Amino acid sequence: MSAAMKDYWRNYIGGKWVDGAAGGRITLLDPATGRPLSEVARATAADVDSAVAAARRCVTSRALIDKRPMARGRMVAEIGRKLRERSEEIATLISLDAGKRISEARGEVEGSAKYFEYYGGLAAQIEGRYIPLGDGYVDYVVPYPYGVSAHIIPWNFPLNMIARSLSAALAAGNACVVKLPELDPTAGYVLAELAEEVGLPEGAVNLICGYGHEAGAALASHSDIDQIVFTGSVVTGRKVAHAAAESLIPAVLELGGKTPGIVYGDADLDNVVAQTQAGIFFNTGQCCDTMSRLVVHDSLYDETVERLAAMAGGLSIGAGMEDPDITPLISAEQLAKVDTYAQIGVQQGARAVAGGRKLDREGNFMAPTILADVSPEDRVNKEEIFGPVLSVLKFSDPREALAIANGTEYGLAAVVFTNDLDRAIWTTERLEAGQVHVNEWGVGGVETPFGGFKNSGIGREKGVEALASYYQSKNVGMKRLQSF
Ligand code: TXE
Repeated sequence: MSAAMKDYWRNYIGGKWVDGAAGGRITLLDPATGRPLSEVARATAADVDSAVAAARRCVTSRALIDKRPMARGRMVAEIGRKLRERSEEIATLISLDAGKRISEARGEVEGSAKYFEYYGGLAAQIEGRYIPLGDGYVDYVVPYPYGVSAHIIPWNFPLNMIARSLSAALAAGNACVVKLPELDPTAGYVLAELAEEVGLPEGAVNLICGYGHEAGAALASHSDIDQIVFTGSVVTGRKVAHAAAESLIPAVLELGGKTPGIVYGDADLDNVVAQTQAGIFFNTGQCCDTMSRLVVHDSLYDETVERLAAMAGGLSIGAGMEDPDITPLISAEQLAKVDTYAQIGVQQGARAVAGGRKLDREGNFMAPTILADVSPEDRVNKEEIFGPVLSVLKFSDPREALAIANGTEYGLAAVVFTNDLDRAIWTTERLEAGQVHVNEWGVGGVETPFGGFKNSGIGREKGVEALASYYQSKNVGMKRLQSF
């Protein structure tokens, strides 16, 4: 076991490392073996209360809001630099508890560092405006942080998802309570050390780990939070949205997806195969924008299916630290869900041309699976699977492809493969998705806004757009009473 992985991790509340108030612990399991890996303090409602109170004290003290935005931003950006310095140690933690391949875990640390640098740099660019009312009035609008910002984090990118919202919330001047994912929280704890090292005030960053129905629900429904950010399933997103509505606070929700890739007859097939490998198998299919469906023109269909089957059949499989193409899924539960979906696909008429079942070995391993001849009404074309299972469908008319692509409750991302400019423009105009990409899956960076149409969510993460979620406006009006 790596030295980076401790036996036991505590919550970080108000600048102190503390056990769970109820004394409980959560055992983390190694996704590659199912065996115990480490333990973390189990936060319950009482710990949520303490964390929110610590954040509130930070807000009331004005320690963050009164800082010069340049100085606050420098601290946030500095966290990014420090993440890079400790990249190997943190990537190892992610690889061990999330089961992620080590090269992707290194990429996750790098991506997280960029969020802190990007939003740190933007802190001083959050500006207000002056409104000329005349008649001796002085009127201006100032951006004002919400106060206590709550963050509920999923397990698929356990560091990156924290970095994405925490960096923007801090840059805008909020004190934060972060509920870490109960399956793989260890990399997240490092952020507490870094927040201290860069000099952020006590209570600006609080990290707690607990079960969703306990700590997550208690945080979402807490009466003293001012704003909430959630990434996860539609089912849980609805619960968080209900709780936010009850408290009358804004919520940013980034939920599931069913990203289609439309392959036109003129597409470069080598590129389609390479992009599909990345789109469906990156993080072993556990991304909100995983390209889980390929909608292929009938002129290319047979060749595409054949090449995808060969690609999937040649992938290496193993534990994250071995850096294979395919790693274990996060939990036995997720494996059961993904395996069941693959079987449902076949029962509804699909042809498994690669994989199709979980692997007969210890750990949460699913075979990389390609389901051909999927029909638009099949469940594997409609529902989020969140694993290495690709559905391939056939079309002949562009409108048919569009109907299939848009025919789910989701609208997170979509990809178009073509070299024909008119087709690309026509299709991108009509796709119902927050992110539409041409000839490459997952174009973008911390600078590009990200979020969903339809049931894929509300609001945007990343880019300058996301900053607007972390402050409200205060309009100040003054009247001059005398003339001189
Ligand atoms: O998600 P949950 P789960 C999808 C994916 C996956 C499915 C289930 O399809 O198979 O969701 O995964 C916390 N109040 N995505 O069960 O429940 C929980 O502790 C407040 C897509 O893991 O949404 C965790 O921190 N919080 C997604 C976080 O919510 C609650 C990434 C996400 O868990 C809560 C993850 C409650 N009542 C799963 N219940 C994406 N968009 O990338 C749970 N949580």
